[in-house]
Amino acid sequence: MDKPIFWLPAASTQGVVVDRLFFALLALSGAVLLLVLVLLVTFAVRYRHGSKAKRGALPRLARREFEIGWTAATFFLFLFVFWWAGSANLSEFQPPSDAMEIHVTAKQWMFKTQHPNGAREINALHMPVDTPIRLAMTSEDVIHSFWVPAFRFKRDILPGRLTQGWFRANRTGTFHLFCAEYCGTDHSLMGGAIVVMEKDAYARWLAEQPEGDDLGKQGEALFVQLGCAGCHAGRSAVHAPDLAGLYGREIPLSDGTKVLADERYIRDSILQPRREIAAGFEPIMPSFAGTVSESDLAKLVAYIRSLASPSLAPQRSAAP
Ligand code: HEC
Ligand SMILES: [Cu+2]
Repeated sequence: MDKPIFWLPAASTQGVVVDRLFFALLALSGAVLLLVLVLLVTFAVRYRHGSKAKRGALPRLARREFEIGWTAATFFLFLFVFWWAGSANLSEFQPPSDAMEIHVTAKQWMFKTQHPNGAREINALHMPVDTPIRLAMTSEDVIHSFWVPAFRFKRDILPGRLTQGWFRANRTGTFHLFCAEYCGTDHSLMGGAIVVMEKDAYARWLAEQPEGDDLGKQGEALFVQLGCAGCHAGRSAVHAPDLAGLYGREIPLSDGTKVLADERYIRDSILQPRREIAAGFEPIMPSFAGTVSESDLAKLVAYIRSLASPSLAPQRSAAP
C-alpha cells in the first residue's frame, strides 16, 4: 500500500473533487485570515495611544458604496463555494445508471462483499479501474461505516436499511478500507483492502473465483423455499400481485398514492407488508422481518429485479 508522508493522494474521481474543494477553501480562508490580520496589526500600530495619525473624517475609500461592494462580493464568493460543495456532495448520491453493483453486508466485525456474478469476498473488494461502482449496503447487527480514505468516501451502514453509495476509482492499487463507526470490541480490527485493477486483470481475477450462483438465482430458490411462490406464482389460488415487471414501475397503492417499485419498496414489502398495500389486494402477506437475513433479502430483491427485463415482463393488468 502507498505510504503517504503528508497527503494521501486521491484515488477516485470524487476524491479529486473533494481535494480541489478542500484546497480552494483552505486558500480562500487563508487569504481572508491574512487580510484581517494585516489590517488588524496595521490599525493597532497606526492608531495606537498617543500616535499622531489623523482621526478626522473617514477617508474616501470608506464610503457606503465601498462597504456594500465588499460585503456583496464576499457574500457571493462564499455562496459560490456553497454551491460548489453542495453539488459535489449531491453527485455522490447519484450513481450513473450503468454502475456495477456490489452488495456489501457488514457485521461484527467484517465486511462481506458480493459481485454481480455471485463471487464473494470477505474484508476485500476487487474492482476495475475507471468503472463506476455502486454499493448496496446493509448491516446484520449494529451501525457500521464503509470508509475508504483514498476515495474520500465514507457512508454509514444501518441495520434494517439499505444505504447506497458510489465511486469511480481512477488509479490502480491497493487502498485501505476501514469501519468508521464504533461497533464493538473488535471495531479497530474491522477493515480490509480495496484492490483496484486494470479492467482485463479484473475480468481474469473474477474468472478465477469459485463459481457462485448469482444473487438472482439464489433468490429464486429462496422465493420457493420461503413460500413466496405459494402466493405470488401465477397459478396460485391466493390473489397476490404478479411480481414480473414490478421493478422500476410506478405502483398504485390502496391509499390512492403511487410509489416507485425500487429496492427500498421491495425490501419494505417483505419486511413491513402492511405499510404500503398494493391497490386491489388484501393485506394478507405476512411479514418476513426476523425470518430472512440481510443477505437473503438482497437475494430476494435481486431475483425480483431480474424479473423486470421488459421482454419477459407482461404488462400488469389493472387490479380488479
Ligand atoms: C400469504 C400470501 C403471500 C405470501 C406468502 C407472500 N406474499 Fe408478497 N404479497 C401478497 C399480497 C396479497 C400482496 C399485495 C398486498 C400488499 O401489498 O401487501 C403482496 C405484495 C408483495 C410485494 C409488493 C408487490 C406490489 O405489486 O406492490 C412484494 C415485492 C412481495 N409481496 C414479495 C414477497 C416475497 C419476496 C415473499 C416471500 C418472502 C412474499 N411476498 C410472500 C401475498 C403474499
Ligand atoms: Cu464496524
